[in-house]
Amino acid sequence: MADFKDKVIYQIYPKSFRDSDQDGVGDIRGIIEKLDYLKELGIDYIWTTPFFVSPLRDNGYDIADYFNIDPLFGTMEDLDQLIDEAEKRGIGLMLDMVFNHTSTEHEWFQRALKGEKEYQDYYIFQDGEPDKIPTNWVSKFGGPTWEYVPHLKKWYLHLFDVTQADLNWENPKVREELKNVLLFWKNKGIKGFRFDVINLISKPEVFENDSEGDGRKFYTDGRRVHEFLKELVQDTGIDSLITVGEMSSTSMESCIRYSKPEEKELSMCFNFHHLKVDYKNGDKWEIMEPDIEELKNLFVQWQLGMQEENGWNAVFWCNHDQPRIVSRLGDDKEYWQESAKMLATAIHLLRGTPYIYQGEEIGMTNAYFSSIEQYRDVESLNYYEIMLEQGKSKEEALAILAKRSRDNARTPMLWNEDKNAGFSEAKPWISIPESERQVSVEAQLNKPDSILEYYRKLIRLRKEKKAISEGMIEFLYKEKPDIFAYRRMSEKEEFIVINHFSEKIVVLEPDFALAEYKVILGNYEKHQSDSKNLVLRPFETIVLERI
Ligand code: TEU
Repeated sequence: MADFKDKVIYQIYPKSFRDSDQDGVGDIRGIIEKLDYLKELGIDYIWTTPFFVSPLRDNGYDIADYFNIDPLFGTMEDLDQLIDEAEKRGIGLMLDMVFNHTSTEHEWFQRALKGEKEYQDYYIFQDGEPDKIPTNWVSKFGGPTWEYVPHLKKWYLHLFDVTQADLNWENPKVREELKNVLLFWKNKGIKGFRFDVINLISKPEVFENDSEGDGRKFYTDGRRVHEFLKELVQDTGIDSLITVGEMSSTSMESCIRYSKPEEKELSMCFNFHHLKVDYKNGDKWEIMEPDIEELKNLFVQWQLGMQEENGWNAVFWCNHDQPRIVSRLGDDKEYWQESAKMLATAIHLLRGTPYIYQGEEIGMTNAYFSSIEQYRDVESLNYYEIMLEQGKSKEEALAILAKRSRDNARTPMLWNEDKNAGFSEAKPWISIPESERQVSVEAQLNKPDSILEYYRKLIRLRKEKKAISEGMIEFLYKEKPDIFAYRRMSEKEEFIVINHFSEKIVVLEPDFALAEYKVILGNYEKHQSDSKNLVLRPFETIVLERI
């Protein structure tokens, strides 16, 4: 198993990172241009979201050819060069493997459509009449999960978009094909893999209606998922690399099994429970204020539960599917810097491997788009229509998208204050939000109190302190509203991390001997406390080390 506890991973959404050939779309050479920046930041791995041949209906999560690069992003030579140049800088490249489904433009699906039985068995087809849908399940992107193909008189399953057909993992040939994909990239020098919705690959034997939900209970952490993963890992030897599984609506028990070293499945898991604390009744399209108590409870439960059973978490706030965290749990206006730094501290010093999503390290905010024409994401566009059908006004639907759309994360990286923020000379494929302040890499680089420099300090801390990378965790001030605090300990070191999630001022009576600790990191110039009490200002964070 690759060593991953002291590593930090940086996620790149190539389409929006840096455009080297000035066509308005980011590309692989654009990533190469920015490797020195990433090295300086101190990260160990880059995870790039898919750039394989694809109709890009879901921006590359709809793969039509697993072995080739989409010309929009560059060539195989570009990728080889990226691997080499990254390696020279001590950075490994992780690729995104979308193995739950392929694009319907994939050759396998096209041959299935032509009537080849062998390839129909690569997907989940059900015989039936057009007016009798196999189940009432709801797709993750809205609408039914089944699509009818009249000339075949069959339905096929798609948990995501209608152009993303689910693969049939029950078929050993499918599993062999996917192993070959992994071996191909591993032999090219890829150092790790992120597996897209990998906990959804095992479907039930019989397809039936879900009387109370959207069907997810039948395929989430499905009956053969561990067996399939073990086989995939064993037959490809990818346990020597770093691997992370994206787990949709999973349970802690399942994540323990996926990530426990003895199980030989994955290095770690992403789960999303902590990013649903502002979903009203669990519904992404219903807005509510974030429930910070619930957020704390979830962290406590997952951190302690995974620790007890030797599982390992990927810890993160942001990715290409999530709105920007500083706009979501922080205050992206008055306390922009403070809250961005506090949120960074809260997540980075947990037990787990931290992920930084491009732009998070400079405090990029939500896009605040105001018209539907500005949106590009298939999920956002689908749900806009669904919300209108449900009777919401355009204004209401747009207000929800402004908070929830995945496009909030997908606007171009802000490199400098030149035209198009230094992303491209050409008009970007998605617009650059009008910002109220100067957010950019150039404006923050080497500025001691910038958000960017703060991220560098956090990354360094993980590398220097065993208590952070490998130590135990326990929680403090559990009963204090808006305070999320924990202690990290190894044999020789001890740290206390206190994060304040509100714009009020809070006075805490320390339940530890304050005099025995020194502040080593914080987001205000000087920490205010008298000898007895800790005074926490709006969104304040402090990291104390035992002297
Ligand atoms: O995401 C899986 C996933 O479950 C999310 O898209 C989730 O449904 C959404 O954020 C909730 O609103 C992965 C990829 O990260 C995503 O970009 C892909 O669209 C999806 O799988 C399908 O491959």
